[in-house]
Amino acid sequence: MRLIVVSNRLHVTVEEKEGKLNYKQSSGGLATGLSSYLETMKSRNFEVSEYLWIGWPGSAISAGKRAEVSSKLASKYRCHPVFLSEKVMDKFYLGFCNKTIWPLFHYFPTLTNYSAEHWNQYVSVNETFCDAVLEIVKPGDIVWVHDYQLMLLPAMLRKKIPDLAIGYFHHIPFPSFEIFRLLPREWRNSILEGLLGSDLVGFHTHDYTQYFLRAVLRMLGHEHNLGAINCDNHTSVADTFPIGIDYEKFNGASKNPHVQKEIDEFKKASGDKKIILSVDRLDYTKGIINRLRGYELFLERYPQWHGHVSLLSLVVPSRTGVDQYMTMKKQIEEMVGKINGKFGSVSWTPLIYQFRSYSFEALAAAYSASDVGLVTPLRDGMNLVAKEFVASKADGRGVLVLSETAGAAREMGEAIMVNPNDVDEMTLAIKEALELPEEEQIRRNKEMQKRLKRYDISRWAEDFILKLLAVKAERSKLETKLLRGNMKKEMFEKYGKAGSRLLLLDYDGTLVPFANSPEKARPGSKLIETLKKLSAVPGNDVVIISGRERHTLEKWFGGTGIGMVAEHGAWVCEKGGAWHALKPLKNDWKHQIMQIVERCVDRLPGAFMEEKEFAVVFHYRKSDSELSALRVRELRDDLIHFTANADLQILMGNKALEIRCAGVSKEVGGMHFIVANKPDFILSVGDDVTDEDLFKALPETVYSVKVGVERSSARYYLPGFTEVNGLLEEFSNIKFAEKSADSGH
Ligand code: ADQ
Repeated sequence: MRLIVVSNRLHVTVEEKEGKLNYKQSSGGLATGLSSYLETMKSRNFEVSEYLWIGWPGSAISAGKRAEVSSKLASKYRCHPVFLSEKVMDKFYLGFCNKTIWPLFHYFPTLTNYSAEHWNQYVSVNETFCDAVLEIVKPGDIVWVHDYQLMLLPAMLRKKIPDLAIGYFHHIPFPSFEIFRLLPREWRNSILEGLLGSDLVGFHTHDYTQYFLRAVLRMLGHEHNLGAINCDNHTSVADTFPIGIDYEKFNGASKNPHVQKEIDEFKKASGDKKIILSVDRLDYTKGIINRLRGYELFLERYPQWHGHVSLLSLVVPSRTGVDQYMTMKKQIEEMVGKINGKFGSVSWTPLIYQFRSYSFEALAAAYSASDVGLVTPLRDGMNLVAKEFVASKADGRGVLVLSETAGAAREMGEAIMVNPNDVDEMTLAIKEALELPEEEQIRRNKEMQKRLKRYDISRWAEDFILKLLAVKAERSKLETKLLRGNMKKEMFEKYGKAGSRLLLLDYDGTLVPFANSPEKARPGSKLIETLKKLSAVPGNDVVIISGRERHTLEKWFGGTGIGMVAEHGAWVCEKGGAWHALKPLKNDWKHQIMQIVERCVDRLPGAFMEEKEFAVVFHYRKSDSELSALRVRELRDDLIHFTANADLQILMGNKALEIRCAGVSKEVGGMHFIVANKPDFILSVGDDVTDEDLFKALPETVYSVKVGVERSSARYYLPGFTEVNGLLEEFSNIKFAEKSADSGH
C-alpha cells in the first residue's frame, strides 16, 4: 500500500540560481518530522510501506529546468513537484493563503483581505494539485492532504475517484463559527465541502474539531454522530490528533558531538547568566512584540535581575512578500534597540536578537542550554517549539512558559501558563520561571516528556493513517451493500418470476427530496406515471407507506391504484378501497399536546406545528440548527411528563418531532399488507428511522433498501431518492409477456 502525502511545500526545496539547481531539506516541523517517519515506515511492520510526496518545490523553476528537477526529485527524494509560477504563488500563497485564511483562522479579522481574484487562484491551484495527484495515484493508494493551502483538494479528488482513501490534516487553528462565517458564503461552503471530501479530517485539539463540526452543522446543515458526518452519499469523520515531534532526536541531541560543541560555546558565551529562549517564525500570530513588552516590563520591575539574565530571540524569516510581516520586522528591531539602549551596559546585553534560520545542531543546543523557554504566541495551531524545548531537556532542568492560546497548552499543563495579551502576567511568569526550584523543574518536565515520548510524530502519523484505514474499511463494508450489479439483476429476476409482488415505499426522502414545508414536497408527474405503471401490472401491489396524514396522500395518489398507509400505520387504504383505521385510536389528548408544542414553536423562529388526525408534529427544518437542538430537548422534557401517563409515543424523525398514539408504526402498516396478500416478492424502501421498525420486522427474503449512507437494518442501500426513482423506473420496464425472467437489461 502506498501513501501519497500532498502538501503545499515539498520536504525538499529546490533553488535555481544562474542556471544551477540546488536541493536542500526544507526546515519546519512537519517537513522534517514527517519525512523521518516516512523513511522508517518500511522497516516497521506496517500496512503502508511506500510513500511519495507531492508539492511545490519552494521556488519558481524555469520551464527548461523542470524535466531535470522532476526526474531528480522523483529518483532521489520520492517527490513529485507541482510547478507554480511566481505570479500564481503571489495570488495563491501570499494572497489567499496568507492574507485571508492565515489571519482569519488565527483570529485576526482586521488583517484579513477578501479578494475574489485571490480566491479564484486558490481554486485553480487546488485543481492543479488535483491533476498532479491523478497523474500518480494508483488503485489502493492512500492520499494524505496537509493544511489550509489545500482545503478544496479532498472533494476534488473524491469527485474523480469516489473510492479513494483520502485524509486531510489541518495544522492551524480551525476558528469558531462567528469568525469562520466572515468568509463570503461561496468560499466558506466550498471550504467545508472541500474538507468533507476526505474520509478523515484531523485537527490538533478537541476545540478545533468541535468548531469545524459546528460550522458544518450551521452552514451546511449536516449533523454529526460522534464526529461522523453523513453528507451526499459519503461519510466523513472529524477527529483530534495532536501532532508530536521526533522526541528521541531532540532528547538525545546533546549526545551528538556537534550539538555538544554548540552547547559548550553557548554556555561559555552566557557565563553564569540565565538565558531565556524564544524561537519563532516571523509572524504576527507568534506574539513576538507582546513578548518583548513583557520582558521590558520585567526588567523595569525587577532590577535585581539586571546583568543576570538575557533573552535570546531567534526569529526565522518568513513570508517576506506580505507587508504586515515586514512592518512587524521593523517594529521588532525598534523594540530590540529600545530595550538594549534602556537597560544594557558594556558588559551586558539584555536582549540578543537574531533574524535567520538555525541549523538543527544550533537549535538543539539553544534548547538544551537555555534556562527558560518563553513560548507566547497569540494563537497557534499547536506550536512545536514548546514541545522541542521540553524534549531537549535531557537532565530535566529548564522551565517552559507557554501561552494558553497555543494548541500545545492542552497537552502541556505543567508549563507556566500565560495569557499572551496580559503583559503583567507575562512579567510575573518570567520571574516565577527564573526562580522555580530545580526539583520542581525536573518534576514538571518529566511529566511532559513522558507524554511527548509516547505520542511522538510517528505515533501521530500512524494513528491518523490507521484511523483513516478504519474509516475506509467501514465505507467498503457499506459499499458491499449498495444495491447494484448482480444483486440488482437477481432481484429483478425474482420480481419477474413472482406471481404476486408488494412494493412498500416510504415517501419523503425516499421518493422525493425534503422541502422546507411539507406541502411543497408534492410528487412530480413522472413519479406518478412510474408508480401507476407499476401498479397496473397484474399481481402488483404498490403501497406508499408514509407518516403523512391521509388527506394529503389521497389528494396526491387517490385514484391511481396505489395503496396507501398514512400516519405511520394509523390509516390504511388498499388498492381501489377506502380509508380505514387499523385499530381504534383516541385523539382526545391532542389539545393539550398542541398547547405545549405551540409554546415551543413561538420560541423557535422558522418552526411550525402540523396537526394530523392521530398525531401532532413539530417541524424545525428551516430553523437554526443549534437552537433547534436545544428547543427539541426542552420540548421532549416537557412532553415526557405528559406522555408517561397517556398511551402516546414521541418519535424523532428527520427535522421533526412527532407525538402519536402508541402501538402505531410502519411495521404494523406494512405487515398488514404482507399478511393480507402473502406476496411472493417484497421490496421495502425507506430513509427514515420510522422505516427501521419495518425493516427489522421483515422476513429475510425481503429486499429491504435503506436510502442514504447510514447504519440500518435493511439488507441493501441506495444513495438517494434519485437512485430510488431510477430503480422504480427499471422495475416498471420489466416485461411480463413471457413467464421466464426478463429484466430488460
Ligand atoms: P509553524 O507556524 O511553522 O507551524 P511551529 O509549530 O512552532 O510553527 O513549528 C516551527 C518549526 O520550525 C519547529 O519545528 C522549529 O524547530 C522550526 N524553527 C523555528 N524557528 C527556527 C529557527 N530559527 N531556525 C530553524 N528552525 C526553526 C504550523 C502551525 C503550528 C503547528 C505546526 C505543525 O502554525 O501551529 O504546530 O504547523 O502542525
